[in-house]
Amino acid sequence: MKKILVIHGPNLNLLGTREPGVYGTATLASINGGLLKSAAKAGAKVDFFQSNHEGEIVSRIGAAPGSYDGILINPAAYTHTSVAIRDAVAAVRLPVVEVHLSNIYAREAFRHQSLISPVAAGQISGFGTHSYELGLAALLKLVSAPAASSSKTLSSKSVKRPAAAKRKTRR
Ligand code: CA2
Repeated sequence: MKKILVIHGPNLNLLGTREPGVYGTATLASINGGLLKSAAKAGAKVDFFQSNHEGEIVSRIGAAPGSYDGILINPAAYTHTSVAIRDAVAAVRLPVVEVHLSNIYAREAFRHQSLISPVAAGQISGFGTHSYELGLAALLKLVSAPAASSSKTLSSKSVKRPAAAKRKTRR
């Protein structure tokens, strides 16, 4: 049975109590409940961790190998600031999928950059609580793929470009 660690970053414990216009009315408990059900349907197990402290998140990521097959993370505000979480994600030998409730690219300029996405397997942003469900499905697909095709991420190097695009850049 595949095991996934879900990490929620700072202030996500406040979901459903404030700023419903931006983050919706769902609580963290209801998001976790939905993920538990989806994971069970897929024959997987999920554990949850929420912290407002950067170091605690770094430590949880580092301790995950051996106990988990992948990590689903909403780093919240640390998305845009934390070199420490980025380094932990880059170092951990597990696939990590980054999720956001809001579309961070449609918000203030300081939210447009994610320090995490370049070292994550992928990012899902802007679908409200559904971002978590999509992220879990993507992560379960990644961790269940046969070894040969389960690369941590598809980098720009491994994505095949159409022949026409290749010709253009050669000139
Ligand atoms: O859209 C997301 O999921 C974010 O990761 C949420 C973060 C924000 O800093 C990111 O730019 C995007 C904020 C999480 C705090 O959530 C609150 C919920 C209710 C009340 C106050 C904050």
